[in-house]
Amino acid sequence: MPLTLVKNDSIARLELPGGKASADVLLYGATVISWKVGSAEKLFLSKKTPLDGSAAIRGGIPLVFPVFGPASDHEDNEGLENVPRHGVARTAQWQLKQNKEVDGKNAQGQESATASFALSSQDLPGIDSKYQWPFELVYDVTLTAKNLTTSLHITHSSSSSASAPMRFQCLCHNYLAVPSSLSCSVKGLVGQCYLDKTDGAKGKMLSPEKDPIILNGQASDAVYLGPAPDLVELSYGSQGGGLQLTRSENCPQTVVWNPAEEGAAGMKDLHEGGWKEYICIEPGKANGFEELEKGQTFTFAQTLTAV
Ligand code: TA6
Repeated sequence: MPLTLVKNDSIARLELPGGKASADVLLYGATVISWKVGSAEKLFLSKKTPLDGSAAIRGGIPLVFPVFGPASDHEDNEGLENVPRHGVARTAQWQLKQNKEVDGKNAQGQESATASFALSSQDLPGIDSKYQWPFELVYDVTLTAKNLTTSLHITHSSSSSASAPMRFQCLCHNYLAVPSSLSCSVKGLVGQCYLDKTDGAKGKMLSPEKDPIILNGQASDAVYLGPAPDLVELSYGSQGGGLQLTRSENCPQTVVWNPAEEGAAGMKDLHEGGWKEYICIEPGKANGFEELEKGQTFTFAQTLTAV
């Protein structure tokens, strides 16, 4: 079977035959906490993050919905003022829906395994005081030999005729494992305007001289505004290899984040030196809000490919 439940049913594990690839998804937050191609781990997970559902996961792929960052970062946050930082999805207990690909092959005949997870606002006590719109989320995580695809389906599920469009943001907060965050490089965002959150959210542009992005030990907290790039490439540096990121066009922003040594010092759930082991490259809708009519579904997908 490509899908099993492990660790007291708290983790859904997807595996391809012969140890070609695997992924572990914690039902808490539907957080992908491991993605391996062969035996090589592609995601970072802090050794100090609790996995017991007491706090958002520091690593893997936390799902951000319905607000990116603190709501106070967004001037146009009407209806979202009381939503906690990075939203409610990453700290909710999701349900495992089904293993869709029981025969282990996708439409292209590739070996593949998919697990689907669901979260309903009805299952979140007290959500009404934070977020007024009822929603249903379905999250599909699909593994093939070299790819991990995540698809988030967001449905505005109100049955009230008076219901206003649902306002939200969404993002995959990918913590990508790297040999060194100082020397890895990120390509694909040149020419884009970005908000530099390390410099008072000033608007800047990524000039050709600064491309590819190499952090060299400097903090980065940048919201690249779009349009959605066809491809973002992460290169590991001298040892070769890396990852490619593609996504659906409806999620045009890309956040590039690493706290560097100074920022990491204040993060209790990050192990010593952990900041050197990852770079976050986060596609999503993170600037301005999507507005979804009741009964409608918005789907946001990304694919990470090991190269
Ligand atoms: O996506 C970047 C960011 O918003 C940063 O500003 C940084 O603080 C990070 O997310 C982590 O947020 P968290 O709430 O998980 O500590």
